[in-house]
Amino acid sequence: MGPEPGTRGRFITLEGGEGAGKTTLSRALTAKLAAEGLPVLRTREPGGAPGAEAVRGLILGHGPWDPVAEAMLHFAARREHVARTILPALEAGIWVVCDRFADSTLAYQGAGQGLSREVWETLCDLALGTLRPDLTLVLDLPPERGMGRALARGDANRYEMQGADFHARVRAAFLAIAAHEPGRCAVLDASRGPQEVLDLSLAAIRERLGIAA
Ligand code: Z5A
Repeated sequence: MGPEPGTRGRFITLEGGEGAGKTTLSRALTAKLAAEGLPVLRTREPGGAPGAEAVRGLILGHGPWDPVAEAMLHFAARREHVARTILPALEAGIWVVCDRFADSTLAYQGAGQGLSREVWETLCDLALGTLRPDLTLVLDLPPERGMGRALARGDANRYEMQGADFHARVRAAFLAIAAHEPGRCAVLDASRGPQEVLDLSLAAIRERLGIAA
């Protein structure tokens, strides 16, 4: 079943710390929405478009960066991602499920690395125009549990190598973002198993976006 002509897709972002289960949920959620007959695209940040994937390599493969430079790299990648992948999909009536988005920059470069909220807002205005997620699912998990899951994979990146205090600030920042914008954000208990987390996300989508998934 295709989208109604002229119906814009909905934009859902998944946020949270390392190992919270965003990738796992994005796969299951996309499959579930597709099974319900919705056209849906799964994407991720940093990345999601050819140029943005190249910038991902710069961000994760180099550094440490100055926090403003690092935020600008994330927003340069995001602008490419929005222009080439997200907006065309939404305009074609396709739902977009995105693993991380602008809230990650506020949490990691802001709370984690000291970038000011004003600079973040300026970069949002420049890179995103009026685009904001319709719904953000914040997967909340004590950082030590998330790190345990992520490190078990044995491929830690330089964010994962940061200390416990950094990860505690990042977690608190995501919860503060959700408290600041309760209409856009739903906090999910990511300590539950994968099926339960999927069920929680579907309940939030039903309640907030009014679809019968
Ligand atoms: N970053 C930034 O600083 N600023 C920005 O603006 C943006 C990003 C956009 C991208 O790394 C890094 O970029 C990220 C922030 C920074 N920092 N780090 N690290 P990435 O894309 O490589 O990593 P990630 O986004 O943090 O994802 P992750 O570490 O892969 O975690 P995840 O996607 O949330 O989790 P997962 O891969 O779904 O699951 C991890 C493991 O746990 C895996 O073995 C699963 O099978 C297991 N799992 C998943 N869900 C569950 C549940 N519910 N129960 C039990 N076990 C589970």
